[in-house]
Amino acid sequence: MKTVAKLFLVGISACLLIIYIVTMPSGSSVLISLKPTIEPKTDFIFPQNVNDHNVVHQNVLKMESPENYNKHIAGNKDMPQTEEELYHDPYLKVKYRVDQTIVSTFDAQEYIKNSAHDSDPMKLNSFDQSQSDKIGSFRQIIDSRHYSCAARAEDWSNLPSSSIIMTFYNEARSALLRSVVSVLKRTPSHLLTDIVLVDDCSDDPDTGRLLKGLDPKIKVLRNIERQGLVRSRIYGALNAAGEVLTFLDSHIECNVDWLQPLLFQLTQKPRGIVSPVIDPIKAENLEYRVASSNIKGGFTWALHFTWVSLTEQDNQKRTKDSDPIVTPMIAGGLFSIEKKWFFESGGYDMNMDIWGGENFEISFKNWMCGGYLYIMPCSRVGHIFRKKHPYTFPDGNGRTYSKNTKLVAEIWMDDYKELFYQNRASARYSEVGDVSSRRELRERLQCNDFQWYLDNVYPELEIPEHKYVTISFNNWCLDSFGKTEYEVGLYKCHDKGGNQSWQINKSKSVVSQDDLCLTIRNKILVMKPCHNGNMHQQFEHDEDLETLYNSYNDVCVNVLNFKSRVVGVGRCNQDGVSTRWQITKV
Ligand code: UD2
Ligand code: MN
Repeated sequence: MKTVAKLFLVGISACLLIIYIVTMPSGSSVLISLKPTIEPKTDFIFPQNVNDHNVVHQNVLKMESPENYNKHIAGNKDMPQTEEELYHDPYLKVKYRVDQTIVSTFDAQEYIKNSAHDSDPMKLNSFDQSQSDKIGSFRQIIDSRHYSCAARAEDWSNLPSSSIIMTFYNEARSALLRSVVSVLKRTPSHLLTDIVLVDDCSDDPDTGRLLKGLDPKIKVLRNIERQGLVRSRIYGALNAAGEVLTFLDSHIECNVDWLQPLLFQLTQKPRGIVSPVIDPIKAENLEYRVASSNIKGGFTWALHFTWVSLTEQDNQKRTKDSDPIVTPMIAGGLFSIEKKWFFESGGYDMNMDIWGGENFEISFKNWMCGGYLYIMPCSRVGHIFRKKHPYTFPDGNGRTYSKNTKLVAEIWMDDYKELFYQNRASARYSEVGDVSSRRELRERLQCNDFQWYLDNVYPELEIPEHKYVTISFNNWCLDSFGKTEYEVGLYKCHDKGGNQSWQINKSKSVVSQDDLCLTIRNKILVMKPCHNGNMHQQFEHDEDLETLYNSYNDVCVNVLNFKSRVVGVGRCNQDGVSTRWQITKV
């Protein structure tokens, strides 16, 4: 019944998407195992980095230009003046005011009190919930923008309006409420069409439902079964009225004038995806800190998101601190995109479950298919970074992350997917289902290949040497069958590495697997432990003739009988007698 419901929702979403853009792919169902587990968050290196180099302490910022920065802060009414003010909640038990108009009555204290709680305040959310409750629905925060943002040159008079889409699963009520109120209070009303909250089947349906009473612009949708953030965001996007879609997490605080720089950049680059600088809010005490704006998003070959420093080249292209930062990758949670472009470019991959991977997909896709990615230094949004997931993954965290990132690698990374597999071996065997519709999308959008992305968008990314190769003849691969002293032969290439994955050591000309080497024994070839001086283990790969030549015996590695897949050594010459091997990097 549950799977049926899930299929139904995926189906409905897929149908709506098809209506929106004719060839949008439909999602497929995913098996749900019965044993949910909470696992440490290993796949996202945000929090550590935040502590390491993402945070600029306030005094560092001040040092850049003390007078200016202080003047700016002093003139900013949003700046907390006292400790009391910092945590004062002007909306407790009062009528909600939005743009000076009383629109509804909402008892914030009552709402927060009725949130799920645990005696350990870190337990349910992986951040201090009691501290979050204490702060309540709104607080004043430091205006963390660089002082030069105040003197911005952009014209904000003619910006498109945006929907805000926030999906949430078992979010602490105080954090969710504060996220929504910060949007309402710090977004010019004429730029805000609606706030679409998607409750991803949280245990308590009231958490979302009650927020409807906060403001007429709020829409609350609820999944009948948990979908994960990707399908939830699509559901939200399909119900959003704005020309622009702005996605936010459910534990954020928008800073002063946060939306305008994002919208402005979209008027300059309609196919852009634009992110704010994400200020870290500490999970342990909810302290709002100021992030450096001299970093951009990157990734490792295991598909971990990382923050990286701007290169000299990046800095040369920027003349002002307020200039957009071109970034290879976005963190994923907070960004604006034109709705038209979001759907035209294929939205998200609906096969991705729960959490993780979608940020790589949308980043690669956008760059490779004609778009751009920016971080706007003059837009700031605070986000509570946590060290572990507070929620369960029905299929397990590791397995879900492997699946989602494998979808990215298989669809977008071309041959570089092998580097991904070498760094995330578990992904090789995870089931991802049918990827054809996403590959068709890539065809249809006439996207550049991954090499283009690396060359043009992320040239400084280190590409480890391709260490492994397959050695094949007519799509039949040299295979050790995983045995020692056993006849090496041909087996249909299976792209799974293992017994078909070889290392060719150029200097010593040995062809090996781990510490076993291809060895001539009479007319056949077997695997034997490698020995430095063993002349029967040395083969030169001639790249022009495509042969593997053993000079000691003056023989080549040849297919002796293709029908019975027999490989051995035989005559070498240039008249096509010796086998031409295709050596492919994996
Ligand atoms: C980061 C992103 C997040 C997402 C993720 C990769 C930021 C600030 N955050 O992780 O948006 O791109 O990387 O996937 O860039 N949620 C659901 N249903 C679920 C699970 C989560 O709706 O089954 C919601 C959740 O309540 C939250 C949002 O999705 O609002 C993101 O989840 P997270 O906060 O746990 O992710 P985060 O910030 O660690
Ligand atoms: Mn988050």
